[in-house]
Amino acid sequence: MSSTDTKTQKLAVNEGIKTKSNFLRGTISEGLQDAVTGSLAEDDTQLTKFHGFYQQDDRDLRQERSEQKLEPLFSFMLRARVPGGVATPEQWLAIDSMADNYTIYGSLRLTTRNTFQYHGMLKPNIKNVIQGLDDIGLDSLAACGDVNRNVTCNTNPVQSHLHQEAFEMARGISEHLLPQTKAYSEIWLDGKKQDLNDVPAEEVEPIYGETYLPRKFKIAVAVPPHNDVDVYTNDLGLVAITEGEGETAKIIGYNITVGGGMGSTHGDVETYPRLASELGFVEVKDAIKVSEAVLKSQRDLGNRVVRKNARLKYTVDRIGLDAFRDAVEAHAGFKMQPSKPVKFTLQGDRLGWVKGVDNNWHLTLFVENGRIIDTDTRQLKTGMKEIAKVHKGDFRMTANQNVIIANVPEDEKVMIEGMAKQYGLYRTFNEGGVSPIRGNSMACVALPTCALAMAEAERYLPTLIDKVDGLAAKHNISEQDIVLRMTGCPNGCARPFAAEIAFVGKGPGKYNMYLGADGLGTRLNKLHLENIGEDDILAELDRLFSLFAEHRLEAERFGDFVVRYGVIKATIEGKDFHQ
Ligand code: SRM
Ligand code: SF4
Repeated sequence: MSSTDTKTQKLAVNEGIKTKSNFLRGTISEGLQDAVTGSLAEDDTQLTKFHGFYQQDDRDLRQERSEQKLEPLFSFMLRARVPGGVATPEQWLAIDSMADNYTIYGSLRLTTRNTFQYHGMLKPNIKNVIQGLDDIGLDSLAACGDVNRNVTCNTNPVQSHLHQEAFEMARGISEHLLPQTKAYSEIWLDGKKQDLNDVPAEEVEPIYGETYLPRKFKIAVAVPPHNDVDVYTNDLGLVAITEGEGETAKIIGYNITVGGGMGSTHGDVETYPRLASELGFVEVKDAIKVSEAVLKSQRDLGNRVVRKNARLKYTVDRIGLDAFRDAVEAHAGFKMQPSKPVKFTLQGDRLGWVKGVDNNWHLTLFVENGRIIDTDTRQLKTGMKEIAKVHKGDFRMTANQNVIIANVPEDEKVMIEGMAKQYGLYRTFNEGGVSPIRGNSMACVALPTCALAMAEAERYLPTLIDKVDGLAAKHNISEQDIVLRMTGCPNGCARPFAAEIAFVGKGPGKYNMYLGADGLGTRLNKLHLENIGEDDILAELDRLFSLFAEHRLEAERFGDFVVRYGVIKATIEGKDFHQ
């Protein structure tokens, strides 16, 4: 469908909701006052996403509550905007205490995009949480919704000044592309000043316009060779091009990539995951300008009729990369240079200690599927809180649901490690039960809070990995890094289609199995087996691990092996994902 076609067709329902929302206000304020229900009006639940939160209900309790003739247990999930995932210890302590005071689950959830979520806020607590975030210099504006979301960036500060530059770029883009509406400050902060941006006297959205974007929009900044943000799965990627080595290294510009995304619908070939295409190279000084130009091009050209085809990836495939580049250059007012060569060698997080070029130490802790909670065996939440009380550096939430205790001076390393061990937080490769497969794994939230989940993910993957680890040991491949991911549905929140092995929920206890990504985030996988349960999953992995152990080449990754050995065809681009 061309952009002109969309002008003559009925716009998607969400377009109408945005248009009449008065810059994202809707009737949210009125809904907050309504004590009869724990929910908000339906249209408002689309608008609250732009304010950073979703209405949900606990799916484990649906049946029981319905039998008792009660409305579902409505609660809200709120996602903070933390560009690059950096939080100070003081911020962490406040974040932690809000989970205790204002949520029914009392946990924090590190996400796949450098930030955290609260689950289970009841309606009267939403304002407390947003005000609490504002008190510590954070917000949830544009964490969800049809706008630019939290900008992710390479989190491991081993090359600290390069990381710092990339982080400042991520933060700069995030601030620049923030919606300008006063609705957030009006509804949640009682109209008080908010340090988000200089709100103009007249209500305008100079970048977005009153209908914002056709769909969500995601940006990542990556510093090769480390692709821990899975940069190519973003609508817009900035891949740092550096010059020099060690302390003299600096970022001279960015390759701009467009059209990445994971979401798809089972069996619908008009939807597919796609890795981003190279658009061109820009110098550092032009990076924010070109980011705005990409976003505006998608604003103008994206599909506002068929929402499932509204992401930038479909715009790029529909009009072609060259036409899209023309649109971007017209908005930017300059031509881009050809992309520079880049090479990624690593996809996930490097667990454990690394020393930065400034001699500070950084400890990446594995937080299984991002859930920070105290259990009988591990006091992750208490441990993080106790560390925050004494830590003088900062914390960095990674794009792989882990956390880095960053900038630890040499003389505090032993203390921090001791505390991490005391609370069961010290989980690095081959320590604390973290095999390379587990350490490279991710699962999305799924049940009980995600309304779209078709199967378990976060609550199931740890036990499945116990068994997968057993198979790896049986075939003597326990030392092999394999990127394995699971999601409860094909929306792809744990970026499964960029994993060497992926399980994507199809129904209760049933998953589609995907194989053949390269473990670097530069090749998609492909459907291997459909709708299988645990017994079939384990039988197939047993067979494949056995073949891999016998026939792999030296240093060959599992994802490359299954393609070379003919188990699965390589996916070259998004459009041939289903073939
Ligand atoms: Fe996601 C929707 C959770 C990262 C693609 N995602 C959802 C919702 C809000 C469900 C809903 O719409 O009702 C999930 C809330 C579950 C819950 O109870 O918390 C949800 N997504 C998550 C998180 C928390 C998963 C996690 O375990 O960490 C991640 C939050 C990231 C953040 O901090 O912003 C999360 N979601 C992603 C990613 C990965 C990424 O961005 O790197 C993707 C794939 C990349 C992409 O966008 O294409 C992703 N989420 C989706 C989609 C499919 C979008 C599409 O183009 O089709 C949906 C559904 C939708 O938008 O309609 C979705
Ligand atoms: Fe929910 Fe599906 Fe995203 Fe998992 S992948 S959090 S099940 S929308």
